[in-house]
Amino acid sequence: ARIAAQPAYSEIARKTLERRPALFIDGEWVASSGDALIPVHDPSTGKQIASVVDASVEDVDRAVAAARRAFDDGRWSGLSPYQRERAIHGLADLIEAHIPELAELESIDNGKPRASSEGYDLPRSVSTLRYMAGWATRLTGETLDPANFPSGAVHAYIRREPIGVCAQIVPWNYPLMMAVQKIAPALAAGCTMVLKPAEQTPLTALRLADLVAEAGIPAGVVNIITGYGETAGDRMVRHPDVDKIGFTGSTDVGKIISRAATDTLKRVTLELGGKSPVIVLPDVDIGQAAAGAARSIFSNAGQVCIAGSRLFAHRDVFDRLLEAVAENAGRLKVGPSLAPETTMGPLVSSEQRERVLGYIESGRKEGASVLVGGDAPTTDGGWFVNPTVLVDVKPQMRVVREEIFGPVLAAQRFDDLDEVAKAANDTPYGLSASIWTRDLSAMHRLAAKLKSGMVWGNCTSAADSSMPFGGVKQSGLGREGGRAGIEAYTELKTVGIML
Ligand code: TXE
Repeated sequence: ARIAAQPAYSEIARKTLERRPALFIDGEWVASSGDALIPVHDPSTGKQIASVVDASVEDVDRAVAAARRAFDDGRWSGLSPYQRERAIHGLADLIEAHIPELAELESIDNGKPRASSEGYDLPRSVSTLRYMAGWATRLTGETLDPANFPSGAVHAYIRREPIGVCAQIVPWNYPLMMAVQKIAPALAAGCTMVLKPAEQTPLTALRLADLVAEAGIPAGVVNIITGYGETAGDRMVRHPDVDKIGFTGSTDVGKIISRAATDTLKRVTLELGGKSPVIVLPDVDIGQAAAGAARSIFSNAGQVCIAGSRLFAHRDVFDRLLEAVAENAGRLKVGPSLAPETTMGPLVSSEQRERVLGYIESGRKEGASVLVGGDAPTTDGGWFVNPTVLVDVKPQMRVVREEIFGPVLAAQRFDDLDEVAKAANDTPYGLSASIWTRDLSAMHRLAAKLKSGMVWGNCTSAADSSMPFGGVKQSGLGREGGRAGIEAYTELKTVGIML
């Protein structure tokens, strides 16, 4: 079937798209030092809809200098924790009040169905801010009795202090939610920051800058600039005045950033790619497991770091489960982001579409069979790929080993727990895993065996901002969310006073 036309944008969205390209530095909208621009597209149509600044190295330096001043003069870290908590809740209130507007903008820019932006990305952004706001007043240090001194001779304590200026680089799959996930803990800890959204999806981050100003967060605390990774992003991660880097993106770029940070020993947290297994034991409700497996790989058109891209189904249920997964795929309504009936949108860019179609082709060439999908629907220019399930796959195939970041599931059979744990762990990644069974012992045994930062049982993600989120192996470094997530924006200072 031909993909329907993208419905008209609202008046308010059109106004935002017409805004003059500018950077948010030191609490103001400023022009770039140069005149280079980045085109912004609607993935549902493939058409250019706006332009944003392609920040120069000088622009980045100006933003970092603003963040440095704001940190050093204590205009944010010097407030009372309660004032910071209130200001962060204020930002959450503003986002909440603008949910319909921001959700539309996100869907126009990224291609995800509007109902997903409105029902997931936006509420999650609000709740992340609210959760992290609370940490502002709850962070504590410690006191201790040093081991080698007579008790009471030394007054020793550990202060927990904000880390300083943060460079925050976010990807295009959950643009606003990822931006907020970076900003929220940094604000709560008392840091200042320069944030760069992905070049493909800069619009909601720019709108967020307006709300940061409106929330009364002091100028220079949150600076938001648009630019390409290899230029602006690279300058951010090498800048000597940056103390910490928070990055979400590809494993390849994560490694580049990690190396770049070494020169000045910046603190680094990395949320990188995944090839997450979904493991289905034979005792489950097939309908529920199939719906979960399908949701895990097809939501956000598979552009999810924790996407369940490798399905391992027990031999006894493999055929029935795969049939049900294929049915779920068939029920998805692929369409433009603003059409109310759409349940799966396009991929974010033509590059991403080519990459995903290339993987499907490589799977075919290496001998996989296409159970459903495997192609792209007819469109007038949007970057769509149909939900795809591959069977007859082998462990060495690229579709099993590499992150596809699209709606492509590779399904394999297994016979016993040890075998499936080994197969699931046979990957350079280790982000998340999902286990489906009613057998509690099997669930816990497998959960312990999987080399993974997160394990979900009888669901494909129960994550929220109170739970540490992140990967082992090449899926990342450090955690976002929970106590670990806020502590990643702090440094410890040990004080020992001889009495
Ligand atoms: O990511 P990049 P891309 C994976 C996914 C996808 C692949 C490529 O497999 O197919 O990556 O996507 C900035 N220094 N993920 O190329 O390049 C860039 O501007 C500093 C998984 O779009 O990693 C953007 O803001 N910054 C992932 C951000 O990095 C640099 C989400 C992400 O872009 C830079 C996205 C550099 N040298 C992609 N190069 C996830 N974990 O969810 C780029 N950037």
